[in-house]
Amino acid sequence: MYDSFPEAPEAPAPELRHDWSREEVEALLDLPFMELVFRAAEVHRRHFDPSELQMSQLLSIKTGGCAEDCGYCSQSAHWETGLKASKLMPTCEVVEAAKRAKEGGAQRYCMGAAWRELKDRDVDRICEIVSEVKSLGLETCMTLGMLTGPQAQALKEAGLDYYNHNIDTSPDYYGEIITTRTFQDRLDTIRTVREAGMSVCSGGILGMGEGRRDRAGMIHALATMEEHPGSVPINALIPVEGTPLSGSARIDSFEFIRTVAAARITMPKSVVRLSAGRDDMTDECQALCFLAGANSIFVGEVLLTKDNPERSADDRLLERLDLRPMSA
Ligand code: SAM
Ligand code: DTB
Ligand code: SF4
Repeated sequence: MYDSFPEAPEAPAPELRHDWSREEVEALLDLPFMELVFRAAEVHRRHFDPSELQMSQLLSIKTGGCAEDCGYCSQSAHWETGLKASKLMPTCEVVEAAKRAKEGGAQRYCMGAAWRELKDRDVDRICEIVSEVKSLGLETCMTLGMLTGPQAQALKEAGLDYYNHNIDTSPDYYGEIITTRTFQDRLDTIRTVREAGMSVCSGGILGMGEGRRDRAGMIHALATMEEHPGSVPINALIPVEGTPLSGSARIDSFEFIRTVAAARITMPKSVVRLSAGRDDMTDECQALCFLAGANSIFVGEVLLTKDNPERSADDRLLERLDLRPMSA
């Protein structure tokens, strides 16, 4: 226990650091809660307008039947979750849904497919979707599993702005959650995405039975990348019946907020997204996440397969917190 708050370093922190040690990230997470949130809020204000929230919307363009065994996922073919698998959605349906999202105020459209990896036979269809969604004036993001270099290049040329590929948890805990691919596989795809010139969206999930040390390990892995991910989604596990993680204890709200704060401090210029799990969070918890530096949310009543807050509830939350959508 601390008798008083440890002093914050006097000199302003350097703009961007990629040399965080694991001990430094652990020390951040171990700070007294109020001190940690205060420091994160300060960093947030230095780099962003704290009254702005970026709004993204998700669509599952190919649902279920995935070959991977991610222990949290409703879409893995390894678990009986009652989810009906479907084929890749026709381009016109995706575009219609994207138009509605844009009308609803979304700035970025994130499209997910339950694939282990993108297959060459699907590249043209995916590129067509990207360029049509992009032409609506939306930022585009896709999450399609592993990519080869030429596939990443094709997506970039079609107009894909972001590629989401989460590291999900710490390198040490990864094998407890997924066995059909390695942590290194994730890093390799992230590098491929970067080399093709796209921005990286990468984060993880909290509440999968990991400890604070693992949460530090996950933040450390992200914050020591050669370039910080442009977007860092922090998800709270949505327990899905039928998956191995369905019985996981809910993450303590303050632990969740601590991790958001550590992401903000270590990756000061990245957009930190309060992602899955908001439907089960109080407004007060979400407000503390925004204070601690989260500045993006998913809007829309469904994420990929699971519930997200009603749009009217989010509009009301933003109004009560005097927050507004991020300007382009
Ligand atoms: N198949 C692709 C992949 O895994 O990269 C893309 C889709 S996958 C559903 C996208 C991300 O959603 C996962 O990496 C994971 O972080 C998050 N996710 C999936 N199921 C979740 C759940 N039940 N609770 C919280 N986050 C979840
Ligand atoms: C991310 O980190 N979270 C989003 C997005 N990236 C693709 C997905 C959340 C999925 C939540 C569970 C579901 O809807 O199936
Ligand atoms: Fe497949 Fe992605 Fe779900 Fe893992 S998280 S089972 S890769 S859809």
